[in-house]
Amino acid sequence: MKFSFDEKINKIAEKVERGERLTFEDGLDLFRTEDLNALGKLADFVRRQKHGRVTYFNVNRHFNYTNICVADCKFCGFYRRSRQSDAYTHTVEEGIEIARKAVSEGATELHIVGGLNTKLPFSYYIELFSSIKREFPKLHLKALTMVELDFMARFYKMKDEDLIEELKRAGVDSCPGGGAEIFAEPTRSRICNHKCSAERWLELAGKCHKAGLKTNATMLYGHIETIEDRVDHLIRLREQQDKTGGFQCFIPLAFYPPGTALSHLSGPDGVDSLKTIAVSRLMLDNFEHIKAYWVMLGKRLAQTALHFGANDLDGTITEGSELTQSYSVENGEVKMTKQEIIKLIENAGFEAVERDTLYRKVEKVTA
Ligand code: V47
Repeated sequence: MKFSFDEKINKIAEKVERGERLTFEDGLDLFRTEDLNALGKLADFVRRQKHGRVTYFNVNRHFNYTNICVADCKFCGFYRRSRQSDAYTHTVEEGIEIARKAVSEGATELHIVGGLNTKLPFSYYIELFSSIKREFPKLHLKALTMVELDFMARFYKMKDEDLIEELKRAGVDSCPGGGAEIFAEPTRSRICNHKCSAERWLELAGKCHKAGLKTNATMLYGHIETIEDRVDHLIRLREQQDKTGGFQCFIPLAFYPPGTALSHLSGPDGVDSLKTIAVSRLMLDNFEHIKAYWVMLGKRLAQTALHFGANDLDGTITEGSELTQSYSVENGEVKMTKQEIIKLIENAGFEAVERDTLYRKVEKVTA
């Protein structure tokens, strides 16, 4: 029996078996195929070569310090203008209390991101990170996207390198992958005209890597982008990874339209999401980890994605994150217990491993 009824997939499968790098055209052919099973099998082959049956998760919590934002992104249902009644900025003390709760629930990571808020002084960030770090030195602070770093460098008139050093000194341990959206123009300008460019996002990621900070990378899909835009995005990340090597993990983010300026769109369907996970695994040959982010995929599809190249389900993300709530497909639910995640992974036929942010195994895994 042939591997696939799609001859183009058979050719790509031979390349994958030989360990050859896939081209832009290959990426398009992978997205265009109707043989979802063959695509999944190919991505699963690569995933098992890298990780066997191991599937990672972590115990974490998200903290969004402010929802006030000047960026005005069309896909975002989280941000508010400062005059709106539900605009907020958390105090440093509130940040410490959220961190305390996270630690008491066994979290090893606090994921800290927020809006581009022109009312905040630079000292707010330094106090926030250093106070949390002083109180909870073992809690990993995965904080600030490249878009926030770009905003801070411009707004506080700092050199990128100095900014990164000061943040590191205050307690930032690594950076999340948000803000990448879609790199290709004109799509990027259409959905997030006031965000930094693709080149700037990649430049800052490279500078973080050089300063010893690991970062993640994301891609927002299922809105107005084309498959050419998606493949271009993956190849640009692959090229940056070749240069600076500090990306830990890639996370395709499924667009959730309700509450956004693009609410007339329907978002990606299940097949599209599985294809996107699988193509990411195959194109990003220099990324170790592909995360199926259950909050946006839904628990069931995220579980299925483990058979399409994903080897990480992200975290337990207990309540308290307004951003996460704004795009959760699980009826605004953003909580999964450790037992529930372990069960999802095991029922899919994989071995659940609790990791810290740097993908080190956390000992004492108990369901
Ligand atoms: O940059 C915003 C996306 C990102 C919507 O690094 C939306 O481990 C779907 O980057 N529908 C922030 N997506 C979240 C993020 C992330 C999440 C989990 C783990 C990690 C990590 C990073 O969320 C934004 C944007 O791309 N987003 N609004 C929406 N309506």
